[in-house]
Amino acid sequence: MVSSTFKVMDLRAIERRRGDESLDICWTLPITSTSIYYLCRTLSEFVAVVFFGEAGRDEPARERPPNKTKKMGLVSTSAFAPDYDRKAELTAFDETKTGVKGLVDAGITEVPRIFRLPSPETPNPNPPSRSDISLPTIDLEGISEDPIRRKEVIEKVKDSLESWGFFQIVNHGIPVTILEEMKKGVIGFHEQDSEVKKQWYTRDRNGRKVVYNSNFDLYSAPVTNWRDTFLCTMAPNPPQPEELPSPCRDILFEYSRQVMKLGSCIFELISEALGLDRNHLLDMGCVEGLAVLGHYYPPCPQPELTMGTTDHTDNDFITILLQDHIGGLKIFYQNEWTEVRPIPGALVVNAGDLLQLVTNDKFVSSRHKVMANKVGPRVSVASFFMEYPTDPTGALKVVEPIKELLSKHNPAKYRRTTIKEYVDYYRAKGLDGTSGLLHFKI
Ligand SMILES: O=C(O)CCC(=O)C(=O)O
Ligand SMILES: [Fe+2]
Repeated sequence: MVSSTFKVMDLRAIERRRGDESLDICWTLPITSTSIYYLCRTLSEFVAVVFFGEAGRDEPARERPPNKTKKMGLVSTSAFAPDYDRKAELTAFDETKTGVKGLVDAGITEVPRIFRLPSPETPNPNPPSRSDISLPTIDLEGISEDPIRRKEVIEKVKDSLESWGFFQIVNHGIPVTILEEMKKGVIGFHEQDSEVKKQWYTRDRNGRKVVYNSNFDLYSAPVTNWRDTFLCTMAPNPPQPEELPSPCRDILFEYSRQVMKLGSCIFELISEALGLDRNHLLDMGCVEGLAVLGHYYPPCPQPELTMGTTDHTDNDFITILLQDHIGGLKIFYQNEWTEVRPIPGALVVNAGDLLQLVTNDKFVSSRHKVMANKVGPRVSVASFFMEYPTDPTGALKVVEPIKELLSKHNPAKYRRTTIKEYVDYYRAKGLDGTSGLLHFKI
């Protein structure tokens, strides 16, 4: 009965009858074949139920009357039990293959309930004034030629990674034109014809260099994020050009080349900041694997009800992040969320869980998140340094605290593991606001 030729159906009239629980229906959504289910709700009446809404949207989720929608094998790892068939709604969303952008293009005016936070973050009317706090910015100018500059920079890298787990860099050597082209490439991918884009949509990473989807952890995370992403595995085995999407093909190769060079330079600085030989982290293979993620955060009609990216830590050695001018990235520092104000031409660097593990907690993989925004799209490009488990070498690569950093007073805090074991655990857990590292603590 589900036809792909349905036109926009306005369900607002039905919604006005919210008191009538036999019609547990929502708001307006242009309907596609995959976004509706037919359920028999009364003796002789069929009602189209759109799974992207909620009847009691003005009420907190827990206080809503029980949803009478037929349950279809609800599976959720959520700490709060949803009172609707979340699994079915996630599946319906997934099957559209057009992500959050598809919903926005369809003209939704309210955030569907799969995206809603259990207790929406309401803006604090009295935010504490911490204008004294801002993420350190490190100028990399001259570090290869001038040993004094280099020593200063190493000291700053050390201080930043011990406290913030993050820093921004300027004069990093990647030309602004390349940064701009890369952001355009991300927009080009996400804004291409949706039928063409759908061909890249998958959750199966095996053997694929490019994966596009919305929320890698769609079925495990408690709250779906207002974000679509494509991921390209660029190293150690670079894709063939035809394996990459045409809107960003050339720039992905060029950007990856530049970001790997910069990554090597940063791993050298981090090695020195740990008091190790300059090549220590490079010799461990930290710069061998690279995945480039192109995030697209569409404008959100009710940004206070959802998140662009849930509070998380990264599961790699380091991430080099290029963000646009919109803003919304926040870092948890000294018990507060501090915004990383975009600086034109700058890049954000952060330690991931694997760096925290190998440094035995000397450098921290800090929690961060991205707010949803009324304006947009916001785009960012996250370059993850790690070998992915689908690469045969990455699967077996062992990670453990670096011996040279351990002592009687500083014994290993983490057990030996492999990148595969770590990443599998992280992915299965999804972004739920907890650190994957806890699972590997001795
Ligand atoms: O989009 C951003 O600014 C951050 C993305 C992020 O945290 C990630 O990819 O892990
Ligand atoms: Fe992140």
